[in-house]
Amino acid sequence: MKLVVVGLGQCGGRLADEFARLNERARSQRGIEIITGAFAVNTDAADLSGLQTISGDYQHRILIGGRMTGGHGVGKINELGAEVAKDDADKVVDAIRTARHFFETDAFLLIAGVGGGTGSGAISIVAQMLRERYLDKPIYAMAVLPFAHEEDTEERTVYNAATCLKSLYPMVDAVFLVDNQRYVRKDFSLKNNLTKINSLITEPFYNLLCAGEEKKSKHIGAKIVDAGDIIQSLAGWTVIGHGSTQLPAWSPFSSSNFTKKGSETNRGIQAMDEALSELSLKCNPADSGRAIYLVSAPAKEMNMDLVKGLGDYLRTISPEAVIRNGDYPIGGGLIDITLLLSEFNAVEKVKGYYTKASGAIHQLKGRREEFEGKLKEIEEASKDLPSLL
Ligand SMILES: Nc1nc2c(ncn2[C@@H]2O[C@H](COP(=O)(O)OP(=O)(O)OP(=O)(O)O)[C@@H](O)[C@H]2O)c(=O)[nH]1
Ligand SMILES: [Mg+2]
Repeated sequence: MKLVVVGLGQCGGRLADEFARLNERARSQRGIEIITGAFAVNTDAADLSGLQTISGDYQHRILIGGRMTGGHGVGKINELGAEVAKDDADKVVDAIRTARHFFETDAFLLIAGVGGGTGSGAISIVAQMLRERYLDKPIYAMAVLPFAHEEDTEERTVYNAATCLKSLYPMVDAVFLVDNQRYVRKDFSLKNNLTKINSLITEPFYNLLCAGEEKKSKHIGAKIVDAGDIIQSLAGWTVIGHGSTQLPAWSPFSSSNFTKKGSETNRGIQAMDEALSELSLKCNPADSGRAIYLVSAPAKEMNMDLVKGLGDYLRTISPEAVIRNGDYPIGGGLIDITLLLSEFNAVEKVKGYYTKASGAIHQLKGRREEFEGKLKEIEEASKDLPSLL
């Protein structure tokens, strides 16, 4: 599957840069392309110049709102991010159209940190513009949710997240929810290492995007997962997970074919369990309506029992979901599973943002009324005095 990736704001830009690196890897390791264009959009000129892989020209690193913000960002005010994007979205859409292999693109992926200002405000505006221009291409979003400490210390973070997600959801075909906090828990030393977190976030997409683009027959699975399968598997709130298990080194005393098949299925299930426990957002798989998994493993380790066994296993965990699958004969030493769960009908985290942000609005309104009431009292007390005007 080939994507045009557009990162908005600092978080979005850096993740789009990471996708551009995935494409370089696909090109050098596998001789294929998975990204037809990578773009970063920001109100902050310094953030744009800090990127590494996205082309350095103004058509790929797009500065918006220059006049209004002086190239210094919108300081977490996502209404301002949206305002600036409305004025400059044309610039973004025009740049995307000029991508070298644009006609080969299967879908758009827009990325932003929802707790900030620029990306959070701009993402739904750009989605809306793309939707109006390109009726035939699906538009996906990756919404990066803030770290817990940001939610706790800054009221604006939750408000930005809530208003961004509410505006974004109806504008796109699916929203990948990625919770920054999940990646911290895996290894505390990563806390300040956003680069590492970004590579963990994008890694699960590598095999998934590559599988359907392979040209060499030895890497083409019995059941290919191509753009069509992925598009059919994506709708609404979505999460992605990734897990792998090491295969034992070959030995002349390896067990019989029958036990080998059994232990491969067990290893596959172990990888699937890892994918399930490392989903990009903590959620209940039973609430999903669609799922797709890709099994990547060396051709000699791949067999239908493995792929089918994993399907039976996933069925017990997501009983309501329409489940698709595929195999990708590649690499050595690992059984690797990419799992997408989509069309969630309940997402606690998102509901929590909506409830908290609505509560905050009422609180703010209450504070305002109290403030105005007090002002009125002062005015009242002065009513018998003459005015000098
Ligand atoms: N995973 C990840 N999250 C990031 C990164 N950079 C920022 N964030 C998160 O994104 C949110 C803030 O969004 P930013 O992208 O910094 O903000 P912005 O869109 O540039 O908006 P302004 O700077 O307010 O104009 C916070 O929750 C950050 O923790 C990154 O490189 N990777
Ligand atoms: Mg910024």
